[in-house]
Amino acid sequence: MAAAALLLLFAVSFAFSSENLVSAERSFCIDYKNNCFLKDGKPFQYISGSIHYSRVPRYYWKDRLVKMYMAGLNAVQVYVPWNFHEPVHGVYNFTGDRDLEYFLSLANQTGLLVILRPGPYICAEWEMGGLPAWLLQKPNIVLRSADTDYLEAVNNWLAILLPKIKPWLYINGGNIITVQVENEYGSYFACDYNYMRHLRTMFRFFLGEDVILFTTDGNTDKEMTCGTLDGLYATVDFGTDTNISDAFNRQRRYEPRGPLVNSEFYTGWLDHWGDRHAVVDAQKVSRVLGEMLAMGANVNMYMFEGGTNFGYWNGADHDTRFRSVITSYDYDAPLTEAGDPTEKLLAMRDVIKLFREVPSGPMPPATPKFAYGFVTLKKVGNINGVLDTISPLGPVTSKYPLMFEEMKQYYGFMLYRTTLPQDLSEPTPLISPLNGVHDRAYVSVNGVYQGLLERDAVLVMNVTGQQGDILDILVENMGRVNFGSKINDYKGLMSNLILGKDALTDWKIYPLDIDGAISSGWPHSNQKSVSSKQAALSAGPAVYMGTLQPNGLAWDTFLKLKEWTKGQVWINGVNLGRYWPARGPQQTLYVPGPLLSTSLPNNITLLELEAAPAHLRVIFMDWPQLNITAGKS
Ligand code: 6GJ
Repeated sequence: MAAAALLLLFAVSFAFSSENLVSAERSFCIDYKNNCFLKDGKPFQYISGSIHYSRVPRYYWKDRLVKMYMAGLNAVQVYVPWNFHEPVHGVYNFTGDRDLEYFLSLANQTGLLVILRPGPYICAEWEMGGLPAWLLQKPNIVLRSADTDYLEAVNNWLAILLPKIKPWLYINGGNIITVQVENEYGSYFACDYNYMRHLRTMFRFFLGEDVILFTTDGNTDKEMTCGTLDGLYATVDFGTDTNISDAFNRQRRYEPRGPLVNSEFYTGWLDHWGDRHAVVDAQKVSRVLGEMLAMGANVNMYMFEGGTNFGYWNGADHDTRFRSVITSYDYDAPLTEAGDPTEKLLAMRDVIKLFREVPSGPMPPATPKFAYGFVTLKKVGNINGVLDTISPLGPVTSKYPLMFEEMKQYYGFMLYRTTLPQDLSEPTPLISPLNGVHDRAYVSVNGVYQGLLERDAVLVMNVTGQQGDILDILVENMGRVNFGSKINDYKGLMSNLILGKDALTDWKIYPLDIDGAISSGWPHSNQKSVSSKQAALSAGPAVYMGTLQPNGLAWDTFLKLKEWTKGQVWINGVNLGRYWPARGPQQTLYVPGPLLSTSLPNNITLLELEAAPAHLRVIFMDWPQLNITAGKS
């Protein structure tokens, strides 16, 4: 009798153990009979929107998530950029703006489920598609393949990331309902099934057998062929110009049963520097959304909140030529870069209302914006005049140029210095014969700016000077390619520069830590006096500073740099990103209000790479300007 009682007691206690209780109440799976998801045993259609926590400051995460919830979404789709969390090999950061678990908890508190896309590659117009640039230190590494160097790094990363994810799975009490493996792998040349099998094994090992793992691919047979794998539920992505039936019929060829899923329904599109600002008609987006929902399809709107490529995090495309993505990731999305609801959001909410009950109550309003007005800057000095501050360790010497990756600096700028080997009384061509400038090079002789070279665009420029003059070449990484076969996007001077007929040699290569210097208070707190020559206005790479006086408000604002050319801007030590009003379409930079002080002077620092306007003024406006492109009406 006692044994039977003990057995019964064990059976009862096991059935109600916490884990089993959770799994008994919570489940998320695929109903292949009725072609839908089941959440806790009931049919479930997700209506999701993409938001990237890496593109929204932490203090605004809740604001954006609440607006997405009030718009009628029941889920959000989230990328995890590997390089955002491990910018330096073996050094991990999940704090502050990188606090993924806090973001997941906010989504959970807001009543939003999560479709997580941890890559390890994510595309996303993000630097190198989320892959860390230190991978490129392994010569000839084949990214996104079963390359042993690449897989070793992937295994180490997934062993850090996936255990953080597991508790957040819906079946474990969290809000993550599905997890994507890789990203549109079918569009990549490698088509390496061993790589995808390895990822499937790793994801199953760390996340268990029950979570739904899926893939997403573009709507072509080739992409679906190389991007799908048994055991990973195949989904497609497409925008408003695709025939819905064609797209879902293609998904059916890989998933004859199960839910229809459009993992990226493009609500807008991205901008490169020099493009016209991309927009997608709100009525068209809403109509197509309604057609998909009426079919019972699960839809994720890419993007719902685009946000900003702060710092150097923008990616690039390289089809016929290198094209860098702009700082704003507004994406003409239903929520603007500043998180403001748009007519497009309201139109989409009206459609969603036809398919599910949307939360009652008003849509939260746009955050307040303030036009703080003009600030006049002053010159701190030319780049060559502040080297001791921004390159405190000094140069590395090398007979031939070294790339960023060889210097173990991955982002921003690097200064390459040599001397003129002979007198150049006549303008003499400085040539990048192998198109080896990645991506822009600003050329000065004895501190006097002479012009620039640009990848795929300007491969020769003229230089004058005398033998022994200092030739400075400031090279800018404009963001690594994030899509296609050119993601092995090394930066710096990839090959020798030819001056006249001679290859330039005997370089001093200065790694530049401008962000580090500014984070330490420079130039506002410890500006060293500069010579009048240095302070004199001149073209070429130079640092400028100014102060926005506090006015008791810390509201969002937009920084316009009218008649400035191209550069980088920091406010109170925060790198807001690149500006390039000379090219456009972006004319203003989003300044999140909470980074401003209401009581202390707000420090503005600019690195202008080409030419500052004589007035040295910038202006803070209360509205964005993202659609003015030079030479294009
Ligand atoms: C998606 O594929 C990607 O998965 N997509 C784009 N791809 C570029 C295709 C060029 C022919 S543009 C916008 C989105 C995101 O990059 C997404 O990460």
